[in-house]
Amino acid sequence: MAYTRKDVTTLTSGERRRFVNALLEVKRRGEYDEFVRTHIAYYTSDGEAGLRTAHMAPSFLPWHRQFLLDLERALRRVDPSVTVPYWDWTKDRDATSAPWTDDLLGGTGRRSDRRVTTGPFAHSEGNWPLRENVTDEEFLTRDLGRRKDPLALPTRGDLEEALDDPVYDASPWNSTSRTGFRNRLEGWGSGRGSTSWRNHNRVHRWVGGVMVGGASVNDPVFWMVHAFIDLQWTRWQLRHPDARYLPATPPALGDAQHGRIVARHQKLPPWDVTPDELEDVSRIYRYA
Ligand code: CU1
Ligand code: CU1
Repeated sequence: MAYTRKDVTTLTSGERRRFVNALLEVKRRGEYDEFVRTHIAYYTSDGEAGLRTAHMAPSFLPWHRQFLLDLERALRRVDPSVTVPYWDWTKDRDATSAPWTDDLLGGTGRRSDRRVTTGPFAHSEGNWPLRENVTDEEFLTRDLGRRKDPLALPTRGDLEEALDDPVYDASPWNSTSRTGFRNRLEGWGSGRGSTSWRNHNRVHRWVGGVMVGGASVNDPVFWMVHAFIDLQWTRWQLRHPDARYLPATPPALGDAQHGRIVARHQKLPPWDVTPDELEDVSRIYRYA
């Protein structure tokens, strides 16, 4: 039986407690930091040589889908009733309501150093030391909405623009792809600074702190953000029933993207799975 991923605002107090406790236990077991390490290791951008799998590439969606499945399995080994909830930022746009409450993720960071001081992941609670980071900070940081230079969360309209694109992805298959559902959703826009951050990228920036950069997995909101992103892939498939993951075949020898991206039937490192095999997960989970 497929299990259900729910909107985080609909979780009961018991469901919230079990989700938080499972995360803390996965962290205590040392498994959580493996996820942070993997995400840092696969944070390859356009400017670097080699295969890009997690970001700035067509496999942005299947890579994070498999990554979420792995985390969810770790959580369900602790408590089989737990699934990863999603945060719908087009509807829940308030920095003090779910998921930013004391019974879920805690709130924004303090002014001086952005350190999160409320909720179960606050450094003072002792359960969430950052061991894998791209800075020396050992505490969770956030700056919801960016106090100094305010930024708005993306809107329903921004999401619709991505969902309306009937093509999965387009050449040159990177952060400069101007069309295609994948980059419209991943959110590398044209221009500089805040106007260029769309959808997924803009949400990372809005949360701030560790969510900006390769160590973003250190903030448990990462999973809720990516569950909502993952849900958009399912919605896009329903809207465009004949559309598939692209490219269907690898770029030819001599193409600048040859060996740099994963085609539909190629293995998606670090897993032994292809984008093709991840397009339909309805037997594993569904969204409520
Ligand atoms: Cu990522
Ligand atoms: Cu992300």
